[in-house]
Amino acid sequence: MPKQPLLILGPLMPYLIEELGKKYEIEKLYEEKDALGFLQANAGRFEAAVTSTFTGLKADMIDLLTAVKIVSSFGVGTDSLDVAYANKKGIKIANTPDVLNEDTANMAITLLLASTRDIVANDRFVREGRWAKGEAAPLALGIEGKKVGLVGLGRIGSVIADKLLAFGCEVVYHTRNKKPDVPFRHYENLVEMAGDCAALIAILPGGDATQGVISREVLQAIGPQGTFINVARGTVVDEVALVELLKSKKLGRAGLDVFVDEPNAPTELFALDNVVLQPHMGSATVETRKAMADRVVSNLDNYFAAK
Ligand code: A2R
Repeated sequence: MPKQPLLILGPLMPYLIEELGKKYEIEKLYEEKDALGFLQANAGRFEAAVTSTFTGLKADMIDLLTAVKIVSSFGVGTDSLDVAYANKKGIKIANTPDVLNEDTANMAITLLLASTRDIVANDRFVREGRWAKGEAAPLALGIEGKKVGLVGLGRIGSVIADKLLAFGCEVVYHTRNKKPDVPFRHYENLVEMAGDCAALIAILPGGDATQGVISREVLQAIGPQGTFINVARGTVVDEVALVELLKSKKLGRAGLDVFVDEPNAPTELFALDNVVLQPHMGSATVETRKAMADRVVSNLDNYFAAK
């Protein structure tokens, strides 16, 4: 049987390209010199396409994919994909939730510990020879017994909560809907929760609906002794306020894996010792990225098997 044609919209990890190539006749749109011309001539051949949270799927692209019925996306976030418009045009969107819960949660915990224990600043302190010269590094902060607030308690947030319990933290959370089946206190008011917590962890979806949910007021409420961790999306926080408050130490510490204008993190943060920066690595382990890739393939397989 001939392989189904499959249009790949943007770069993917080599393993995924290889796996897709075993089952599908793949066409890499991003390698076409004239992508628009290619689509105008060939779009009718493709019932399926693959994208990622990095490449996204905007309305103008959806309009060009005239025969596509399924887009399988690499990543859990759908904020860079116009899902509503795709669905309106009869296109199903598949993503890769769950398989990245553990590693993204581990990134949240890593950033929390790295920030509160000043791991990166102290690494510099040793390398710069300041320890050897007799200087003393300032005392860091512990997390045991501290209240940690989760903004979002879905698939990933719930795993973070379990891990925080193992560190002896008290977990509280803010979501739009109180969960009936969790033992943690729910806060309707995010500013109030931020004021009560030693640390706040953002783990909610990005997109218009959550733009700036972590506002200046929320960040101020976390305060000079507090820590803010973001493993969600850069857009969920007022990034201008975040930079200002970290610089003035009105917000104590931050651990940030995500930014508004990736791959650009605000350069003012580079000189600060009270922030730990990561290049959007939440799910970026060998094991999890392979599992996500396998999910992209199985989502397509299930579609063609009509599941
Ligand atoms: O608000 P609810 O009850 O729908 O709870 C969801 C919460 N959430 C919000 N919390 C506060 N304010 C909002 N405006 C708001 N919108 C949504 O975020 C739910 O507890 C959580 C999302 O959970 P899941 O859909 O299971 O997402 P998952 O897999 O945990 O991933 C979250 C995000 C991804 O979309 C990527 O952007 C990132 O983590 O990797």
